[in-house]
Amino acid sequence: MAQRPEDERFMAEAIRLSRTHLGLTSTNPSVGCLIVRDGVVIGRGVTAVGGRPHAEPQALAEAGEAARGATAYVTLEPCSHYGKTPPCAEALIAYGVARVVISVTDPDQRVSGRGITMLRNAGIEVDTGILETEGRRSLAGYLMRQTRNRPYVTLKLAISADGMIGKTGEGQVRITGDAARAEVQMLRAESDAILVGIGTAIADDPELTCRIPGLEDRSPLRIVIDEQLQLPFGSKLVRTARKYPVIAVAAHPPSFDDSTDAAFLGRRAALDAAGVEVLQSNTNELGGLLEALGTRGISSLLVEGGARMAQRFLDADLVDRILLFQGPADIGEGGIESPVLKSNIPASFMHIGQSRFGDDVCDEYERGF
Ligand code: AOF
Ligand code: ZN
Repeated sequence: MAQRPEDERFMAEAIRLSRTHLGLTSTNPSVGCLIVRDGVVIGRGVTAVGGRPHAEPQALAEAGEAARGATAYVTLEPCSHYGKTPPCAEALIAYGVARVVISVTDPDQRVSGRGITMLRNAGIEVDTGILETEGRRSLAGYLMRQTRNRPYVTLKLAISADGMIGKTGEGQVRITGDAARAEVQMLRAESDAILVGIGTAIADDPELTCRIPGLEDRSPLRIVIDEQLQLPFGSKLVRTARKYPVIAVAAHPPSFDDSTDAAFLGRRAALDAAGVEVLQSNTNELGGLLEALGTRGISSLLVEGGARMAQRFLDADLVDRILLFQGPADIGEGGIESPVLKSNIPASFMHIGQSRFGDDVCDEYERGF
């Protein structure tokens, strides 16, 4: 049982395929599967929208009879449990696949090595750990939620050449160009939820949806940390709340005593009537909020603003990945300094890549888990 030269190439393709349904399969992971015979891909599958069917039965159905003797490439260990669908390991056995190549083993208690054992017991050759770093990255949200019951947190910041994220009193300032902005919209589509602080919600009046034509329905759950419920009723967030859900996270007593505050109760009722869900949480303890989100099935969270919120997540040690977009122009006088610059990325993060979007550059940093 040894890795073959073509394994990484096909696994990379399976991972790429899995990414097409990121943000659409929660609480299931988005898994990719290829069936390959004599170097030719004869079946492909990705976990369906909503989480089922799983990737493997779809890829096998496409390959049909030709799957006999073929190799299956799967980004996650095939499942061994009877859930809403029969085990994928059983389907691979039934179709007569000769070899299964896996990137990441499944931490789900119901699977956790049993899928691999089932395959091996049926005489199938199994190799694991192929492109594991990349595979784990594609499954980061799922793995984080399974192992720590909280979403994987990506902090996205756009800074000017002189390290500013905006200008005091000016609302949204254009820092990056269209290509970088489109990339951010794609990140929103891939995330289960997006979060900003009330300062940003008031100053920028953002919509936080995905506006790429055709992908509008992939807009994430929008969350505002709004201790005292100051979210303006005329804001884009409130006005679009019936179409794309919004949660306002209000402080929980005793840090804010809402029970006696009639004005607070009035705002809560009005937001509720506008379709905004009000969640009361101890906002001084973001870890608790993330666990509540994990329990609701949120496996990936994009933190988009602003400087204070970014700092709070960093201070709480709750950031897993940083995406630092940098534009070519200075903001200068009146600029709001970014809490994160290339020169002061926390030591626990590794630089894993750089991409260009027009005149802008995006550096990516991650922390292992
Ligand atoms: C696979 N292929 O494409 C996916 C898998 O609720 P269920 O029955 O759908 O099971 C969910 C579990 O199935 C999930 O926690 C993970 O272990 C596995 N997801 N497995 O073989 C797939 N999405
Ligand atoms: Zn399965």
